[in-house]
This record gives sequence, structure tokens and C-alpha cells, in this order.
Amino acid sequence: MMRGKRLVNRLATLIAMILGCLLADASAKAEDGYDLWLRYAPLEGEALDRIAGLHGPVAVLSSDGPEEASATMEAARRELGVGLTRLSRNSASSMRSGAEGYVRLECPENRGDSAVGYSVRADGADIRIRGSSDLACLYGVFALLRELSLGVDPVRIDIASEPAMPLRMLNHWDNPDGHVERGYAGRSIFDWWHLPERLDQRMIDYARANASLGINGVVVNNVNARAFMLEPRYIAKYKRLADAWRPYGIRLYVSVRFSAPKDIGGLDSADPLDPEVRAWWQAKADEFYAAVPDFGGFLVKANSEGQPGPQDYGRSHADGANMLAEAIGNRGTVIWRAFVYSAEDETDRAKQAYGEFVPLDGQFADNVIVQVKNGPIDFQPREPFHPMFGAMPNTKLMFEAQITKEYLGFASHLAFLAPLWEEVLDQEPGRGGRVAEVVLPAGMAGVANTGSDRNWSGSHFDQANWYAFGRLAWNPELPSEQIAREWTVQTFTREPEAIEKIVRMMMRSREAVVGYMTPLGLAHLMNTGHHYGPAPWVCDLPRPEWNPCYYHRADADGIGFDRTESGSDALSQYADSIANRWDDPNTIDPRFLLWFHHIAWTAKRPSGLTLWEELVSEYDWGVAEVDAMAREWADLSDAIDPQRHRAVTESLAIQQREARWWRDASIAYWQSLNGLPLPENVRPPADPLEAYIGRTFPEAPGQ
Ligand code: BDP
Repeated sequence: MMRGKRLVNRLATLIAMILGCLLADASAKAEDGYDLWLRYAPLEGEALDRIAGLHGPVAVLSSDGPEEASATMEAARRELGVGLTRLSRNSASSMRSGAEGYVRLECPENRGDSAVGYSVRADGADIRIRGSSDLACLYGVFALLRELSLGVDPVRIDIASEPAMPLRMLNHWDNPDGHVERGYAGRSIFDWWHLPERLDQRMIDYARANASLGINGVVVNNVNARAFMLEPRYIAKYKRLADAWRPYGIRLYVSVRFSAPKDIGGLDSADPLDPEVRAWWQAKADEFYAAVPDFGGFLVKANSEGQPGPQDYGRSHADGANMLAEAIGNRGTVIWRAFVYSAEDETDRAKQAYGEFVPLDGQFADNVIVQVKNGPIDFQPREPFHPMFGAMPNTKLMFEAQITKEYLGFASHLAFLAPLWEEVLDQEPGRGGRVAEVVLPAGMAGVANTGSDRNWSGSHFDQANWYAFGRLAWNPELPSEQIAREWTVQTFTREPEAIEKIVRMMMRSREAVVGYMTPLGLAHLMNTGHHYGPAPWVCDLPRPEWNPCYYHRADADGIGFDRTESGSDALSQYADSIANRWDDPNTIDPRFLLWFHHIAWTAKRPSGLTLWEELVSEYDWGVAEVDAMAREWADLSDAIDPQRHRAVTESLAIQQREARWWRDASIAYWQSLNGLPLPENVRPPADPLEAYIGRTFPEAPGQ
């Protein structure tokens, strides 16, 4: 009998082991990136023991709310249940004995998106999540699960957090036909064609991911907007989405085409001072609010890159924005973009937005926010900060970042962008504190990098940019490295050496891209239209500022855009404390050298090298950095699940090849101008210049 029992036990153990292996294998296979940073991978060892006694379901202590749990509270409970179960190895039975504790959600059951600060604190064996709205509890649950994922001992958890800024939003450049402008992750995640009847599960998963970061606003369509997206049939679609996102604290915004009263409204003008036009927008806004009572508002790209705007009628940006602001009233916000440059204006493009907007400081209505890109040109791998941040003390300014990597190698190049944003947020523009402080009354917007790809972002590492944007919008003081580390642990592995390697890769990645694409302050050298690959030679496009040669100004003698007093004087738009430092090529931060100065190829630099030698060594450094990243990643094959490891390996191989392409094509072109030999021991470009010029990619994505 005994022996029979033992046999049965052994067999049972064996079957369990085989099943375990199969399951483990299945879950390894299932690592396709869809779960983002919300994988809640099972904890192990001590970390697992420590959460063993922790339970949901949770006690909800409702102080003044209705009996029924709100949808937000339901979402919080659900997330907690899923998170705790997965962290504790997917099986309640594996919860060891020990102190039994509950996670208690102590939030009123009211809906609210203003008071969302939360605290998460251990209290004996329990954990209490407190806040003054249901959304605070949802945010607190995500914070708790993040801490637990990071292996923090529950009894030590003691966090209090609130968002630094009111608006933390994603801007989607998604078109109604499903194409995503500057999108490298497949088609749009928004299925406009089937909405409102069909709501994809992705819309909920997307909202969860955003809520986990505290993102609270989503502009669902491209800034280059189609007017028909304001028609009633679209408002019904927005309603369905807004209803689905409301529990997650996300308000929906829409990009509008300024000429809509003419395009779809039957009027013959869109003049913002025309009473009929004003009445049209008023009625339109009312229609939106009737369907979506918490509708966020309108985002507008006006008089920029061919888009219509108030200047078509001799009116100012303030006239246009204030007209829409009046229509929206205190129900929402108008976000007016400062990304403008004109087809006729000969002024240095880097100066134009400042020139148009700064004189309007103080004239925008209270519910208008002016959205300013991080730099004065256009989301380049590196730009100095936008001088508008220091020049409009009486206007709410929002920081616009580009999460999708239009100018940083699309989705195949690894470039962790938190250091780029941190670099700008940390600058002191001269008035109002650091940029991070200037934008506090408004917020941050990020051009989304999501798409229909299974991994959402086109590559696994690009998820980190979505994550980092959200974390910085919640707290712009978070160091990039901390963000990289917490993302890595949640997304990839808890193995300490692997974490360090991945964080190192991430932290060097953006600088590497600058190195092989646009070192020493160069910018906008990408190929025409799609911006894929190098094309510094392009100089024949109809508008001067569309040409790379406009930006680098290289000739036989030197390279760089003189933006000092002897040139375009864009430097004068910066505070004296900065302008004085940047005015001198020997004291300027070399990272901005050629942005502000035209320098002779043979000029001796403080480094002792000539400019030419310095430039070439930057390219080589960038290429070597990518090689180093690829080597580090190759070493991680044991720490990362095979599917994602292989995917990243393949992307890095593309990046290695394209980094060389950038370096070689750039060097070949500069040499064709300056006739200088390469410094000693430097590898010549693999191909002649003509071969690089001849490469065309009309099919490149995202155009
Ligand atoms: C540029 C993009 C273009 C956008 C524009 C914008 O190339 O597709 O429409 O910015 O921000 O970077 O409006």
C-alpha cells in the first residue's frame, strides 16, 4: 500500500514537473511584449515569500461614496487581483502560510481626476492605499504593484505621490484610415471604421497601460487633422472610446482643422472674429459635450506646414485660440501648438515660433495652453531647449515630446529618450526656473509611438519611451536612470547583472544615435519626406528649410549654422546668462557647437583636435557604441526569454548596419566639400558618395 502511495506521489510530482516545464515554456513563448511593463512576472525566493500572505480581494472603505463600487474602483480591484496573483506565481495555493494581510483601498467612490494623489503604506500585515478619489486608488494600486514587481518588501512600502502637472497626455498622429503619420509600429490602434459598434480589447489594455503611468489625456487623431472627424458620426465614436477610458482616468481630446466651419460647416469663412464662425464652433463644442461630458478639448495645429489658421484672415494665434476657448468654456482646454514656420518668411526657422508667439504673451485665455516642442526646430536627436520656455511668463506652456522616433532611426534603432527629455527639462531658460518648473501649470504631451504591432511600439525597447514619457509627466524630477531601471525590471528581468547591462545600454543609446547621425550640434540631415537615413547633400527642395544644406551650411571652408549676432542671431532669444556662454565656440557646450556656430574644418578645438578630426571621431564613437550595445545584448541570452531576445538582436543588427551607413555617407559627403584626408587610422567610407546619394526608399513607413 505504502509503496503504491509513494509511487502515486512520485508520479504526481513528475507530472507536476512536466506540466510546470510545459507551462513555463508556454509562458516563455508568450513573451511577445503585448503585456508591456504590466507583466507582473512571478516573484521568486525571498521576494515571493514576502508577499505570500498578502491578499486581495480588498476591503474597500468607502467614506462618503455610493454603495456601488465605481468602474474605476472595479478596475483597481481587478488590477490588484491580477497583479497579486501573477506576482505570486499564478496560483493562490502557492501562497505560503505566514502573516495574512489585506490590501485596503481607502478611497471615496467618487469619480474625479483632480485629486489623484495617493499614499501606499504598510500597516502591520496590511497595506493601505489612500486617496481622495477613486482614481487615486487606481493609481495607488499601480504604484503598489510596481514596487512589488521591483522586489520591495511590502512591510517597507511607504509612498505618497501626486502628479506634478495637470495634463499628462499622448498625442496620436493617427489618421482616420488607420495610417499613422510618423508611426513605425504598424497601423493605428484606433479602429475608426468599426467604431462605435466595435470596441477592441486593445482600447482597454491601452487605457490600463496609460493609467499605470498616470497619463490622463489622449488626443486621438493627427494634428494634420481631417475636418470630417468633427462630424456627428465621429462624435459617436469618441463617445464609445471616452466611456471605455473614463474608468482609467483618461479624457479624450480631438485635433481640429481650423477651417472646419468652411470644410464641413457650409460657411464661407473660418475667420475667428466672424460671429457666424464663432457660433459654429460654439454649437460644435456643445455637441461634443452633450455626447462626452468630460471631453478634454481641442488640439490645434494652425498656420503651420500648410494647415489653415487665423492668420489666413489676418488674425493672430491668440484670436484663433481664444475663439475656440470661448466655445469650450470651463468644460475643457484648447491646446494650441507653437510649431510654426512660414513658407514666405526668410527668418531662420529656429527663430520663427518665438517671433510669432512671444509678443502674444498674456493674451491667451485661461483655458488655452500653448504646446511647445522641446527644441526650436523639430524633435531632432539633439537640439538646444526651445527659447520660448524662458520668454512667456504669462502663458501656460506645455512641453511637447516626440515618443515615436521620426528622427532617431524609427523603431529599429535603440534610443532611450528619457535622457533627451531630462536634458531639456533640466535647463534654466532664464525665467521661471527650470523648464520642468515652467511647464508645471500645464503639463507634458508626447507624440505616441503605439501601433497595431503585437508589442505596441514597433520594438521592445521603444515601450520604454512610452513608459518614460508617462513617468516624467507624472514627476519630471525622476532621473532617467531610475526610470530605465524600473522599466527593465518590470519588462525584462530581475537578474541584477542583466539589469545593470540593460540599463547601461539604454543610458548610452540616445547619445550613440546623436554620435552617428548628427554630432556636435548638427541637425535635420535626414532624407527628404520620410526622414529615413542620411542625406546631407540634399539642397534642391523648393523651400529652403526643407533642405539639409540649410541646416548644416557646410562648404569647402567650414560647417555649421551661425546663429550668433554675425549670423541669424537666434542666440539673442536666449537669456543673457546662456547666450553669453554659447556665444563663444570655445565655451559653448560642444554638443551645441554647430547649431550656433559656423566653424572652419581646420579650426583647432579645445580638445587639441581640428574640428574635422573631432567630427570624424564622433561618428566613430557613435558606431562603436552601437557595437558595444549589441555585444552587451548578446551576453544576455540566458537572462531574457528567447522570443524577445531574438527580436532585439535583430533590431540591433539593423542599427549596427545603419549606424555605419550614417557615418560613412556623412563622412563621404563632408569630404567631397572639404577635400581633407581622413585622420590617421580612420576607416574610409565603404562606398563612394554617389552610392549613398543613389539610395532611395520611397516606401519608408510613416510618411
Ligand atoms: C514634423 C513631422 C510632421 C508633423 C510635424 C508637426 O515631420 O509629420 O506633422 O512635425 O509636428 O516633425 O506638426
